[in-house]
Amino acid sequence: NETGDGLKLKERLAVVRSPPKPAAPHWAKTADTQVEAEDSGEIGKPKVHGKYASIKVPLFTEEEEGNFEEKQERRQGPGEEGVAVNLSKEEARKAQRGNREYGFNQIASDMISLDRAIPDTRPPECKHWQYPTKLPKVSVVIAFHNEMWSTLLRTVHSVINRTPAYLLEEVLLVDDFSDKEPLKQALDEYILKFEGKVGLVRNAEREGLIRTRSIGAKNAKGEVVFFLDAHCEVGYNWLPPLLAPIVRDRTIMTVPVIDGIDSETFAIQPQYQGKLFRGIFEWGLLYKETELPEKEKTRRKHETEPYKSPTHAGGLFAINRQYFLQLGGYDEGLEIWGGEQYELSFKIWQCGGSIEWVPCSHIGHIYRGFMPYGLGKLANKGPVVSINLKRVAEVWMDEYKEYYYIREPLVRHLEAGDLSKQKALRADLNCKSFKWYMENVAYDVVEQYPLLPANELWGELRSVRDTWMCWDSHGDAPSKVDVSPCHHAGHHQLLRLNTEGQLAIGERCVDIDSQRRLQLIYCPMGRVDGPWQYVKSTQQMKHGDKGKCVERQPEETLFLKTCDNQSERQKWEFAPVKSH
Ligand code: UD2
Ligand code: MN
Repeated sequence: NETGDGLKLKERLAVVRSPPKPAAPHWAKTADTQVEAEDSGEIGKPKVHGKYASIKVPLFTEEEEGNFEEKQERRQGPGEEGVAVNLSKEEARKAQRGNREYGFNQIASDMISLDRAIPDTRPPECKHWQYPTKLPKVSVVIAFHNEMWSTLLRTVHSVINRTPAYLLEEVLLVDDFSDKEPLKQALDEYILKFEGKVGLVRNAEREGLIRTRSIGAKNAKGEVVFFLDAHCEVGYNWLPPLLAPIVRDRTIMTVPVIDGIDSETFAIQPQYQGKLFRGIFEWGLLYKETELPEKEKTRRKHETEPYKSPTHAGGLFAINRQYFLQLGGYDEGLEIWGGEQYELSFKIWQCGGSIEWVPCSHIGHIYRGFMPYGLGKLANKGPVVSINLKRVAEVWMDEYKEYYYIREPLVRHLEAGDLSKQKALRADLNCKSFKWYMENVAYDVVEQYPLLPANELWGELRSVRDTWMCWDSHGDAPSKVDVSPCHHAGHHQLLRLNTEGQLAIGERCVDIDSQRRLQLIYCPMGRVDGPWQYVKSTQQMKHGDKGKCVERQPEETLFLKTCDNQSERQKWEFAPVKSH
């Protein structure tokens, strides 16, 4: 049962019949019982980091291969084992403030130990993998801007606690110009307890997470860098499975599976439910995950073997540091947040590398419902994420960038800045076309999101009689589409009618409900056509299937009614919107 990687997986049946010899390296219990041991600094000898009883340090012995499974210690207390923290009404009320400030429940977080135990969320098979014990050392780079103290430090503690010490070069915190007090002096003092294992670099001005990560990579000492968000908890044996593919081939970037951590209760929400997913995108370049295609499933021998993925969520991944820098790191023109995962993914794949997702590496991440921080001096400089995406589309997507502009027509006219350095890099590295990438790597994108036909018309769809009133879905699907005052800013008032009759707002489609009232729905998967037709001569929006026209009702709702080209309530016109 050798895998293509030369890694061995003990099959579960065999394990049940005759339990394997205790795997090397062995894990010591905890530093708590070992604090007297000297840090010898040599492989094969017990090694202890820090004299703080709360920090658990794994010990090791050298072997050619090892199973790295850690003894799981049970603990008691709020949030232990990933169980939800329940707050009293009073506490929950107080928690609202922290929530607005950071996007998480601060009261709940502060109640939970920085060393809390978490459940093992991996597929059961993972316990039986053997990995090489000679693995490269890693710098864990954590970019942060005004993050909550306890979640940031819990991230650091989890890495220290659940990473074999001899594989951890350092945890490198990179402060992206935070201005909140506990992060300043107190943090410098706090990290002293890690005795040099945790470093801190501070930006002299706000750089955004993307340049901040590059700064981290440049300052890192490890052979491999692992990027981590500042509100994560790494899982059991998270690191060796990510390193093994990189040892095989340094141009492989590896990605862990991301479990959810609830922003209110801090409960751990396992992502693995028997199915594997990989990262793709729709044509607006919104990130999507899709079930692993059959081709990729069957290419592997074992369910939990790493598999290829076109892209990833962005935050958490391991990459050979030199390779990352040879690829130019991230495009330095990308600002604050967003799009960087496509830049790096397209670059890696098109320029000869690859991305693998690793089912046996799990890391919890707190998703928040909104961005709690501002954009700094870019706040009034336009749509940052769209400009980032435009840079990526212009450099890497060749003729396919057109589908992005069809889906986001306002972006075509945004100024994306100087791209000559990025284009020169692409030429120097002799990178393949985006068509090659779409056909050989991201082939599941068009199965779900077919190439888009051109827009026949797009803009605000306003009433001819009352030109200040526009079609509006007010939010994402499912929702009603009705009329409200035009704001000229696009968003939920930006409609696109394509040449195949699909009428869309963002990535969603306009449809009718059983009462023939207009509503916004999830577009039928794999379809780009629809029932709509705009009749220029009469300015009516006609629904083909029903042969009826959209009419505005007195209460500002929109319904399909019998077409009447004399009715002012049925007249509509597309009008331009501002780009931001
Ligand atoms: C996701 C990624 C995130 C990043 C982003 C797109 C995951 C789990 N998260 O959004 O890593 O790829 O998509 O760009 O895949 N930060 C700074 N400076 C800033 C803004 C943020 O250092 O100007 C830090 C922030 O404190 C955090 C990290 O960057 O540690 C990621 O930011 P986020 O958590 O707000 O992004 P997220 O998870 O919504
Ligand atoms: Mn995050």
